[in-house]
Amino acid sequence: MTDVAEAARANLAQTALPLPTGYAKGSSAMWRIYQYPLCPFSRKVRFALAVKGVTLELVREYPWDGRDGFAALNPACQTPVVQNGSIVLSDSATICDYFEETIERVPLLGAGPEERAEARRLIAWFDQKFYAEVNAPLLGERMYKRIISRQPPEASVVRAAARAAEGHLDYLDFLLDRRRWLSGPAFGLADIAAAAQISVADYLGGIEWDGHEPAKTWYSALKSRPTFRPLLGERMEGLQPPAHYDKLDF
Ligand SMILES: N[C@@H](CCC(=O)N[C@@H](CS)C(=O)NCC(=O)O)C(=O)O
Repeated sequence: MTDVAEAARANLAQTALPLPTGYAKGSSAMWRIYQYPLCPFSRKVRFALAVKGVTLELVREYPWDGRDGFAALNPACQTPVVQNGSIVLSDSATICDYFEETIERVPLLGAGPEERAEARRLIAWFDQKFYAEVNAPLLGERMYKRIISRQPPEASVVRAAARAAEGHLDYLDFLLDRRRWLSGPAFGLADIAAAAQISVADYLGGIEWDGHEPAKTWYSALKSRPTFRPLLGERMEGLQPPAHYDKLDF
């Protein structure tokens, strides 16, 4: 058995999990989210739940710390995890599905089966393809190496991620020339998943907005939403975003 699986087993046997640093005792929020500011999947869940009107208590969790109490909640040791008493949910798609099923007002997946299939396709696009090609390398080079392993970034990896981001912005422009929102006529989870990933890449200096007017107009509208704005006010210690990052006019 791996160390993580062993830690998970040992901790599952406990009735009271150890509280991580930063957890406020006595908070009235019912749902808690374990996350850190530059986790795009946590941003997706936080944005979606804000739209659905769910209040979240934030718990700072760095997955690379490998904290035993966190491995007990999610043996994959990945953020985000949301918890409400004995209900513990992990994997951002699973979490969003859960709230889509349990909070019917403000549906975020679209009207019929075709609209929902298109929304899911684009959510997977941003969660998997954009993350693998843009954010995983940028987080590795510009966040992890800078604040954890204290190494210089590999310029060729950063350049390849920026090139990939350019291709994704072209695709956004293509979609937004044909549709009001990314997956169809209504704002929904595809927009949320895309904005979450793009905002992290933008924080890490990986987005060049010039020449992408449709994508820029779409993102500017999202930036002004009270459900998304608070995320843009948060900072990762030791790592500042570019000046345009939280500006509505960029
Ligand atoms: N499929 C997962 C991916 C979550 C994920 O990759 N989270 C990253 C942080 S942004 C993580 O915890 N990485 C640590 C690891 O994979 O060991 C989701 O959608 O929630």
